[in-house]
Amino acid sequence: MFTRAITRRPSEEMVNGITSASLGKPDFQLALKQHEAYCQVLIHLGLDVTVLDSEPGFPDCCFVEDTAVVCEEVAVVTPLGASSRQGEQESIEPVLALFKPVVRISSPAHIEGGDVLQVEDTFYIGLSDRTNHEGAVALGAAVEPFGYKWKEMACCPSLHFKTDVNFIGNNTILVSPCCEDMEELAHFDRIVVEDDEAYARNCLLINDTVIVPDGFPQTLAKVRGTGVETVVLDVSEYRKLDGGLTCLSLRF
Ligand code: CIR
Repeated sequence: MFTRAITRRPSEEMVNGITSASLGKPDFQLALKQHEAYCQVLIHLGLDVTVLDSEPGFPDCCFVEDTAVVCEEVAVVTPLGASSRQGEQESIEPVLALFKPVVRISSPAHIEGGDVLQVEDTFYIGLSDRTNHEGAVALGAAVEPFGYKWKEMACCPSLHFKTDVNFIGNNTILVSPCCEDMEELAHFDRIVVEDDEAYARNCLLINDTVIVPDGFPQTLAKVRGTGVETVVLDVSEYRKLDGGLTCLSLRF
């Protein structure tokens, strides 16, 4: 069960965030409203939410998920893979230290939290342009003492592993067609989300509820078809920066 989350408001600098999307610049005022709505949903779902101020000089700082990997026993603070984001983790560490013992990973290891999917006692760590083998090994070493297993996963040509694969409870994952047949995922019930709704592969499970991005009716129907509770949230301005629902918080 998650009881807490950390989020970080965007700043006007978000218009300079990294993106591969062709959806235009985010509208900062709308992004702020969407961020507030996101935090309210987490609160409504029972989480105690710490909302940090944005950090000058870091246009992508609202994507706080990428700065750490947090489990019940420990918070692993990670050097990010994107050069313009290196340093974002420095101000997250003391906040995490209020709640968890912190392990700090150092370069040349790089990890972004968007590449790490924890399902029960296993961490699936995607190797991407942002997360390297050294990072996966360092994260594995940090969590193994607590009985966790970890697996290195190939990434499809996507930003992060969780761009393609997300757990929605009841042994079920949302997957892209290119990850559907991964051996390491064969024990899950797999719901394939086709490319026309690719963004909706990044749904967010908070305890017994799945948050689904607004505007993806096929995926919403498939998620609802599993019997799980759903909440629909509009995060259009974050999509313009390749950011999905999971990216906007650290949960633990
Ligand atoms: C980036 O490219 O780093 C940001 N514009 C988006 C980060 C999204 N984070 C995530 O999926 N965990």
